Amino acid sequence: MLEQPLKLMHGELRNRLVMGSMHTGLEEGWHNRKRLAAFYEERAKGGVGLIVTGGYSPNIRGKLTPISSSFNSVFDVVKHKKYTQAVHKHGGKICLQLLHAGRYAYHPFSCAPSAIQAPISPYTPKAMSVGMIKSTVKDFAKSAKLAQKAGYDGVEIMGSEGYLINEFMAPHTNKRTDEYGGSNENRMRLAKEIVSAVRAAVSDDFMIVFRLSVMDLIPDGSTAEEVTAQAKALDAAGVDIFNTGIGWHEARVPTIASMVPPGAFREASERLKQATDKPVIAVNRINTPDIANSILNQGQADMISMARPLLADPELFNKYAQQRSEQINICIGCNQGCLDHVFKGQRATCLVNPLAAFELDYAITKAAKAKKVLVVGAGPAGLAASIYLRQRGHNVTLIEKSNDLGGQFNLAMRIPGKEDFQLALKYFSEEVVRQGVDLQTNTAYEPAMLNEYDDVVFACGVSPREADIECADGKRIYRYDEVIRGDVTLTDRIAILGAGGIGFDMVAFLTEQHHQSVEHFKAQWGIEQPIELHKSDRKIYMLKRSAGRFGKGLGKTTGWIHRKVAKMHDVEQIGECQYERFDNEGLHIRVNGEAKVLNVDTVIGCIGQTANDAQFKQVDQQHSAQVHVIGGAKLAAEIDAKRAIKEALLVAREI
Ligand code: MDE
Ligand code: SF4
Repeated sequence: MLEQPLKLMHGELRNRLVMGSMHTGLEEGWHNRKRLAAFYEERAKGGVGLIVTGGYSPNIRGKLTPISSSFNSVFDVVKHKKYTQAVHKHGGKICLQLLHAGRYAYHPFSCAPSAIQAPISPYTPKAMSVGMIKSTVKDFAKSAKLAQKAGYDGVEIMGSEGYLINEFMAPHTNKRTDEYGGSNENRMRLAKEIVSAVRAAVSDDFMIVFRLSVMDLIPDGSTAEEVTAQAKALDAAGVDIFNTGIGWHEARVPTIASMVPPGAFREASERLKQATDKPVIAVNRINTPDIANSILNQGQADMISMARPLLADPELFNKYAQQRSEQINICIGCNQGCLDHVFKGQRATCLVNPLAAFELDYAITKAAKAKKVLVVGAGPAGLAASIYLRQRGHNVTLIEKSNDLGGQFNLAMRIPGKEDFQLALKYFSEEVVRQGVDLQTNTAYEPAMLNEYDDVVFACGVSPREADIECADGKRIYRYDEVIRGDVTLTDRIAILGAGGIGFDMVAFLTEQHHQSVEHFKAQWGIEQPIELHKSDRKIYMLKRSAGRFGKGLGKTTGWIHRKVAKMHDVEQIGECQYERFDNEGLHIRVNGEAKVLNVDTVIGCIGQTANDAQFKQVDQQHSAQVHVIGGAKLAAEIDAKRAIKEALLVAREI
């Protein structure tokens, strides 16, 4: 069970929950150190047993970007003491992650075992000489020694995700003919030398966690037998704890996105556990204590790493330990606030918790005066605003004209691979009640209400845009919400208008399975077995009016998955087209001036939304209330729950 302490060779961890390494964007520079300390402190206070920092390079070449963080000087020691003290104050432990980016470094000084460019980097790395390898080993040892001086309880050596050490391990990137290439023994030499050098540089009670890539998910990765041999050798070299690594960044297999069934990679940790007696950490899409405990109870791992779930809720462990698990704000695996930000060089945060990594910027404090506040609309923006307003001490009434809470969340959770939105909706709906919001469903807004409140927040959301296309023969173009709600009988020849996020969600809705099993997921993505395509029988066209690549506006770390799913189901994509008419013959379009008829009998519009702002716009000045508008009602263009919930937080801080 998560709450059980874990005895180590030297010392003990207070429980089995590890906060996995996350680069937040606060690591760089001196100016953000208070923010990063607050970020860690919040999570240590929330009960997590062990925190692993974001990745710090031991030297310049290993930095992820030219401005990324490294850890190799006494200045770093001074700076990092703030982090270690913040965690120790609350009884937690903290390890510094040492990450040499290898060929994933986004600068021209990158280096790797061989000079082979990564598909996701514009730079070709320099092949490392033996001298460079030896000095890199020394750099790791020096950083670890300094980490101990800074008060860290250990280091995590990043040996997975396709970074330098992993590149040495895999024949895919290691074409060397010297003692660091060729056999598995040679390819793992760098990893072993680093672990031995670190072990020699630090005291016995200083933890060495090694994140070993158990499945690379790329061609010519290490085999399962080779990984077992690597684990045994690293164990002997001085590793105290093994963390599981799954998939390189360039792997075109989803490993942590929402469509990965929770706990999908637990067997990888189990395999690692069979190779070593040292404690093993399980990772990837473990977002509830129940999944964590089922992995621990089945003996598949000794500890559980949650990274994004601790962005979503820093108090996760304490809520669980106090039997309040239903109060956990669940990570839905969307990557929108966290990984998508990090890979774009922005500060990480969280869609369901915009306070994450902004603890000092957006702290919620009690308002000087408790006000009477009306929130109109119980979609994500209205629900979140009500919660934050209550936390500020205001008296909040939330009205919703329908019987259902959740707005667009209600649609999102019906998309295969987005089922966890249901958990988010459950959390927000219940939290509103727990916080004591006066919730009134089936209650429409009346202008007279303006006189009863100090402040009114309009969070009325959006409505799907209706397609303005000529229809004949009794045909009609359906809106996406009708289809997702199940109000439409679907046929087998379908055209989707629009190729934004909702267009791609519609592809998944029409082709993919709901609540996909782990077995099916692995077969679909060719994990440990030849790919077994589940192909939809439907003929689907996806159309857009603009030029350019399909899905280019999708999330950086998930867009390729959506594009791949469309390809798997042979979705035919036609860009730069004009929609002319829909009748019994099909959908009449014009592409590059040429008229075409697509033989379809259903057409679904995924062509954006319009703001539900009529009530807000009709507000006159004959009242004393302060009026605010947030979310889609404020601006429908490119609205998503991330912006809606963040605006809810900001408006609550203003009132
Ligand atoms: P893209 O647009 O996806 O691809 C660029 C082009 O390359 C092609 N491509 C490939 N071709 C052949 N074979 C391949 N394997 C392959 N891969 C890509 C693409 O088709 C495309 O060509 P085009 O279609 O345009 O012709 O790439 P991008 O550069 O925009 O994005 C790259 C990403 C890194 C975002 C990416 O690929 C990502 O989506 N991969 C999955 C990442 C993931 O989910 N990883 C698992 C968890 S993360 C983790 O464990 C550790 C992360 C370290 C982070 S943060 C945590 C630690 O501190 C470090 C943060 C780095 C800050 C800079
Ligand atoms: Fe999880 Fe999405 Fe928040 Fe990232 S942004 S931590 S994936 S809920």
